Amino acid sequence: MSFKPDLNWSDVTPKSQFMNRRQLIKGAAGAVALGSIGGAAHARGKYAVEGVDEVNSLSDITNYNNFYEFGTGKEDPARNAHTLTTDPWTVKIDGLVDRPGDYDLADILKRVNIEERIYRFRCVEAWSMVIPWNGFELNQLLNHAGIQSGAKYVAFETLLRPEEMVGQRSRTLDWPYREGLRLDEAMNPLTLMATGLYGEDLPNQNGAPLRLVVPWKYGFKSIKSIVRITLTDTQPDTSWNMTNAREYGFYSNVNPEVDHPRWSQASERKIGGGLFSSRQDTLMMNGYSEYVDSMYAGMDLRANF
Ligand SMILES: Nc1nc2c(c(=O)[nH]1)N[C@H]1C(S)=C(S)[C@@H](COP(=O)(O)O)O[C@H]1N2
Ligand SMILES: [Mo]
Repeated sequence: MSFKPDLNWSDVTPKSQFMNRRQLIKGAAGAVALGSIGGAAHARGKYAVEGVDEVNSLSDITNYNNFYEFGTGKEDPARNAHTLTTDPWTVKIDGLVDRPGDYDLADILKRVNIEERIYRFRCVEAWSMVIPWNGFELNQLLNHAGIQSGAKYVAFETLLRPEEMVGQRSRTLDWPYREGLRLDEAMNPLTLMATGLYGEDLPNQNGAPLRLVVPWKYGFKSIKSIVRITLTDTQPDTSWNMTNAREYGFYSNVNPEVDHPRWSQASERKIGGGLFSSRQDTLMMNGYSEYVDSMYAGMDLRANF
């Protein structure tokens, strides 16, 4: 099923209106103002709850990151990732493909359609954002490489370059960072290879120059700064699963009914929530059920977490 956006730029509350509303709510007219805001929110569609679907600011998205190659603190990537050289960039595509090889990213980008996708993004740590990505569907790249009939999974690897990635000088993870998808998940039209944010090149801290975005899965599946894509017939090892298989499954589909062993996944904190920064309910498959449920028909989502 091709992607129909449920979040648009028209969902973004103009800054002036937002400020004005803040003042109204502070004052005696609060109840009236809230009523009219509620109306506007409903017009946005079924997941549009005030304070939930507003696109995050560039500043939120680029200053609160997980990218352990640059440190484990949320602000470490913004501080440290400037050292990464992202041009030239080569992606090795190998394994069960007809045309394996070292592909220059610039050549890849000439052959794919870049579009904008505004997606909800949910970290397994129970925070979330709404992010306007630019990128192309991964299925385009895999089709260019030529998928062989025995392929069942796609494995991804991040760059290993401790000279430029200060976090790789410590053994916080077994580098390089690795992730994987089942082939049907990789081919799903929602699965994006992101190259940008807010219409500009991807900032280094967000995984420049090429990162995966799988919006119905927990954020750690969305591997950054990819240098290798391998088609295989066996389920690949993945970094967080290797670190703690009990806590981080291979699937890691967003599921409010399956808690992390150490915390609930029923709700989440939207970063930069501002006025209405209270927790919001987490949506099954992060709100993308209509596009992805058929891939998991008959599967026990608790056993295959
Ligand atoms: N290579 C690599 N990719 C990574 C990570 C990482 O540490 N290293 N962190 C993951 C996690 S836990 C999350 S939540 C997202 C964060 O993406 P963002 O910083 O663009 O919001 O990146 C994911 N991809
Ligand atoms: Mo995450």
